[in-house]
Amino acid sequence: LTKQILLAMVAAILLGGLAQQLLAMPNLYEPLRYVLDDVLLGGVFALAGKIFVASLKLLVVPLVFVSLVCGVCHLRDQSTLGWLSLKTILLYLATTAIAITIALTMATLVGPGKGIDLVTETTFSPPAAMPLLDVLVNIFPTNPFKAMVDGNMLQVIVFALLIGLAIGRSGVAGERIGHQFNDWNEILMTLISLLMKFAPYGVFSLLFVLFAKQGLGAISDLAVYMLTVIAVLLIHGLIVYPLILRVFTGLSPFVFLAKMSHVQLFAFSTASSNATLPVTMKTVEEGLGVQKRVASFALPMGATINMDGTAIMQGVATVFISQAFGLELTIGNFVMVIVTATLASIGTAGVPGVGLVTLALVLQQVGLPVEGIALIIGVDRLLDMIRTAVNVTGDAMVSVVVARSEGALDEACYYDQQASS
Ligand code: DAS
Repeated sequence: LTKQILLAMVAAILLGGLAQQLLAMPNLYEPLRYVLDDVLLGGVFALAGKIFVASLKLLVVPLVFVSLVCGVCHLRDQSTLGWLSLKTILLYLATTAIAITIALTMATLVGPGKGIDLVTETTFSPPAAMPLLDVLVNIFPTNPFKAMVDGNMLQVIVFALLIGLAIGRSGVAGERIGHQFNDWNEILMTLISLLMKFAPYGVFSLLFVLFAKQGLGAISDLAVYMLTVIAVLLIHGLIVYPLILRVFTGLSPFVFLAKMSHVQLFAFSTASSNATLPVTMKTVEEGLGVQKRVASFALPMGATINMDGTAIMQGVATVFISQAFGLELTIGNFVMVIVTATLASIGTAGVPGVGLVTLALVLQQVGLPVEGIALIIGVDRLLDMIRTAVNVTGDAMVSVVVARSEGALDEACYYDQQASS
């Protein structure tokens, strides 16, 4: 599958670039322009791309709900759920804080925004209070079905945890329902495999349209900003994660990265952790040997609250924008950025572009001009794709570490090259 997706990506970049050149020709044969721009790019491939991502998203709520209920109601000793979730959440927050700290340090050293002297009428005002309590209160669903309809993943997760706990304590009735949830989980996993057969086509459609529209030219004028973000993403994804994996589990990071490669390509193409979640879960459970009782909790939680890649973009963007406007950030501002970006990532779902939305929140928090986002919005799509691949890698890495510490990792499966991932 990885080879097919890679092939689709290369084809999309080449043909997208060609399409962009053709469309840029002023004297292009009009019917050809119409076919290329309206029929293909605006029609067929745009539609195919949207349907592909939508088809994955339709899986997210049922999959998260069913797999979490399955995971929790089969916990051997349900008291471990408390410790399991605490360990998972703490690890997620720790990796996010590390990510943004590296980002702020690197951005301060490189100075991507220096020399772009922009003027703003926004005065550099002191930070407003972050509604911390709101984030925590909002996690509990008042209406679980509304939470599912709205795709409010944290509320869906809390509801599934409660149902799973209740099933585990309901004797024969719970047994019956528990088996039904297992059957539903099998069906959803099969549905993922079916949908994955369309992945190369969906990936091609998404990227062909992207590169035909944006082309590679849009990228040059923000090169330093982008290279800084990409450099930190690579450091975090290829050095920090493997180090944590090696130190905490002794497992081979190379096997981990090799098995996660097609998941990363999926995340890159869809720019959505949520849309990639079904693939992440299948790979972590069946490819890396993480038991369901850990994966079914840690991965949906991670796709929602753990966005290290996003935090990295936000750290670099904050420094870039402050430098572009000639506003110096204090250490206090940096701490506020770290806290806000880490917490902001908790409330955001893993969908394309959500990082920009929470960036506005971070900029407001430190009093920087939010209009600075306009500087980077043009190239954010490509960075979104790369950072989403880092986001899902972090989710999987923490799941492996937590599973290993719970004795819930099948090492033979982890090292089995054939294990379907
Ligand atoms: N695309 C988001 C995700 O799915 C990340 C982001 O927007 O920064 O993880």
